[in-house]
Amino acid sequence: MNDTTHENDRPQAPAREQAAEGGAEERARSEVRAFLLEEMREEAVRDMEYVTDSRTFYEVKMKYLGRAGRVTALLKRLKDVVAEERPALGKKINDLRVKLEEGFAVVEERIRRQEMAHRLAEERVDVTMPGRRRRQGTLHPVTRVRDLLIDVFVGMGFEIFEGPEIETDYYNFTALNTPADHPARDMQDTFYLNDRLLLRTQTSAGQIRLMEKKKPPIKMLSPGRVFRSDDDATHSPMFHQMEGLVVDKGITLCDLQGMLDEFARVVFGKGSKTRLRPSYFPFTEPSVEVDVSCHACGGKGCALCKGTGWIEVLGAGMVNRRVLENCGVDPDEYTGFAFGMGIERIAMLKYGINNIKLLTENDVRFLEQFRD
Ligand code: 2NM
Repeated sequence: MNDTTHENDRPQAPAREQAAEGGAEERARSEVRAFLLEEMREEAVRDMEYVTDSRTFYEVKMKYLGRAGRVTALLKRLKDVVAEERPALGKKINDLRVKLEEGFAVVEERIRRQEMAHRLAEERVDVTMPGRRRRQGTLHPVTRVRDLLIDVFVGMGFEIFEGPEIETDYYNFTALNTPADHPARDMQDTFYLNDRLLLRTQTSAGQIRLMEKKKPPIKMLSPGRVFRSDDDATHSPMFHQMEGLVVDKGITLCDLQGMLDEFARVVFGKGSKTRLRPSYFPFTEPSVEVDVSCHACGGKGCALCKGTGWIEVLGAGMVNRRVLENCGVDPDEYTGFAFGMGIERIAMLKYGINNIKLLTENDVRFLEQFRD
């Protein structure tokens, strides 16, 4: 682009000496001036045609009409022109200024439309496009089953009590009538922290703590993590347990079975039945293993129940009188039942999960299948 100062821009220098030659000279000079003004106008029009954006528009406009612009420069030099020529020349320069202003107004409107059209194209938003979906998480199957079990038992009047995960061998074993030479106490099954402290192998350790403090009637549910040195497709070194304990006057095994029937129907479906088989636990006498009729085949026998029609879901029994004594509860006055189940096991049976590791891998493709 041309410089703002230009050789041709200058009104012809006032040369009074030369004016002596009279009218002819003056006329020639004014023709030159008219010619130069017209040339500047044409140049400005050409410049305008090349304006493509508001920044160059501003630069070009300033080149002619700015404070230091060429037209402004002409007006400033007017005072140097001979007095009689000034009005006519002043009018010509002013006409040029007005013409250029009109021209620039047109260019400005063109640029404005151009830039608006450009922005509209650039910033176009398709409002009919579907939004980006946020992936919604799901509750873990262990959480779901735990919550379901809590609902069932709280609905029957159980209170929730959670004990510590680090226990003493007294609460985890001794108080529960598990003698020092019992295999469950073996280093191979229990994670010992030192001679006295260990990671609890069952939540009943906490139930003992509560039974020591609270007088019957007791109706408590203890959900929580337990730890055993065990590791295969159906056993994990950490799993979740849910143990229940009811102690009051006149509690019998019938109360246990009635309550378990309700539990089985809620967890495995309305048609579910339960059966008790004799078993052994140091902390209960008698002890039972509880089976639920197979929800996959309805009891006819299938792969899940290995053709028996029944699935073992939990262990239970009448609280051993030695355990009640250990907690300061008189076994001649009070009786109680207790039960314990693995939440992972219930979840695996309910949802048909064949490997316990799936519950800790947190593979989204697995977890996503547990939507409401
Ligand atoms: C089981 C099986 C049988 C049990 C016993 C107690 C307590 F604290 F009363 F002694 N709580 N839970 C119990 C009884 C747990 O789990 C398979």
